[in-house]
Amino acid sequence: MDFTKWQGCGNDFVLVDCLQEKIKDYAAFARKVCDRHYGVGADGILVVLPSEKADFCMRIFNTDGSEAEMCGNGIRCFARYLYDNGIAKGTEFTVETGAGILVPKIVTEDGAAKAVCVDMGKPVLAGDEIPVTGFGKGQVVSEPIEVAGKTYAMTCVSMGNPHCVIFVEDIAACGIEHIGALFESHERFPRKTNTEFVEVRDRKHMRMRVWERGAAITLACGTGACATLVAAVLNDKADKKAEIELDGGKLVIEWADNGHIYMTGPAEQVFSGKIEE
Ligand code: ZDR
Repeated sequence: MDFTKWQGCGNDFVLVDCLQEKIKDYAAFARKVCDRHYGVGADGILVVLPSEKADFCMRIFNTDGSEAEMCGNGIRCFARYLYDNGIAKGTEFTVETGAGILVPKIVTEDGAAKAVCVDMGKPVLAGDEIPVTGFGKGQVVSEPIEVAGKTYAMTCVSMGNPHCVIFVEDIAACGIEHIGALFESHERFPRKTNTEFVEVRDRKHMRMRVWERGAAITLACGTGACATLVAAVLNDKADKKAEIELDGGKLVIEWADNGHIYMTGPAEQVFSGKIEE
């Protein structure tokens, strides 16, 4: 089958257009193609599907075969694929995801795509909807969580998928490679969690590293950057619009007055190819 390989801030994906192709077993296919030694290599796969409720439907599978509700860097790549190939009519369209119907908008310069701005909808803050156990419908803002004998202050946000944001003094010393997996499968998170470690530089700039559920450390996380901005505002550490620097690039995130989160950043096709399922 034909595929294209994409990256957004170094978070990379294999995209298969299932308006044309057919995948029998998404989970097995994701595990195979995402493998960096025996496959193409990617942090996840993006699948383009028809939708009855929106212009298109996006599904995403992590490297371990688990399905994610949403993917911020992925939806920018997904949107640009549809625009560059003339499959989407116009620069703005609707995409059905596990986080509801979202609206990407292609930012163009002389007709060519420059970046993608996505209306990511409203963040979900009720503990039991994120989900995080022990808080009922209440918000989870700077609450203690014990990991490997140390107590951290967590702020939890769902952007369709679960995120646990930890503010740290020094990002270089956060120990993400040792503790990321322990957060991911901590008993507080019934659907596991993505975890972001964040150093606030000033009210408009933050540095973030991510341990992704089902994919471990990646160079960037779009929904994680959105969750980071929300967590920083809830803790009064940042303004409602800020630039977030990830290992693989920068994203601008805004929590607008209508309550929606807008994420703007790059999406680039790296190559195309053919692979057998
Ligand atoms: C973090 C992510 N790459 C993004 O850009 O939003 C999404 C990938 C899905 C994530 N690993 C999950 O929620 O399982």
